[in-house]
Amino acid sequence: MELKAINGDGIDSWREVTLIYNAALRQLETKMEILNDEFQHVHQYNPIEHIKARIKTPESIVKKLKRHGYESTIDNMIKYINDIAGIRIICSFTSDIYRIVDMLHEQRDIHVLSVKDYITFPKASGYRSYHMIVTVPVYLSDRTVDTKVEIQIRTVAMDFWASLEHKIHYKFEGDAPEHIKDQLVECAKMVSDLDERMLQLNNEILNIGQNREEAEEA
Ligand code: 0O2
Repeated sequence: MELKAINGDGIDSWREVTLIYNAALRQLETKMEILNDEFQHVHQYNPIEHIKARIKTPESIVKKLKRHGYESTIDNMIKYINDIAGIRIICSFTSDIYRIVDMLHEQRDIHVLSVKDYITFPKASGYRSYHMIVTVPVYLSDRTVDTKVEIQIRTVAMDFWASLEHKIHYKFEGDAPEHIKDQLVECAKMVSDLDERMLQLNNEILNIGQNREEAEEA
């Protein structure tokens, strides 16, 4: 594995590149924590269960560049690989996902480049998740670098399914036996039903709480 350093956009080394992507991830993570804290303060409720962040390994970047037919250069990875910096936001309920998406759109310094809503339109495999590619400004001593970050937002149940499916995908190198694929599709349906029922249950509980409060105030 080798990434050739070629001067581009003022970024000329892998170390500098990872520094910038790491900074973008930290900034986004802090932003999400602040939004979660504010939400807790206003609504006494946390939409975010937890956050995972990672920088893609050089091996994985080179593999992806090769898959798309590009030479392994620093320039190409910055230009063509959207998920060098990735953040995964895990929520309890599907409604929280769209709440977070709205909050991200409201952030003035975050620029949304693209979205893929695999919740409204799940993949044939059963995969469900909300993906966004955004840019975050990273302020260096002499310049600002708008840095791409991939955001994946999903429920705990969707995450559970995706982790197992990912493991199976790698184990069988993308060619899992049909009966396993069928079972995964079936499990995805169960996950979707579970998410919906848990959301309904939560809404019911919230309504009961609200009615009690109103009755006490009256
Ligand atoms: P890895 O090994 O997880 O990093 P793009 O990144 O936009 O150039 P793509 O595939 O068009 O490429 O983007 P998409 O559909 O938004 O998927 C991006 C990432 O979502 C994938 O990264 C996976 O991490 C995850 N993902 C997408 N589809 C599936 C799926 O069917 N199952 C699971 N478990 N995860 C999925 P990579 O780089 O493909 O893989």
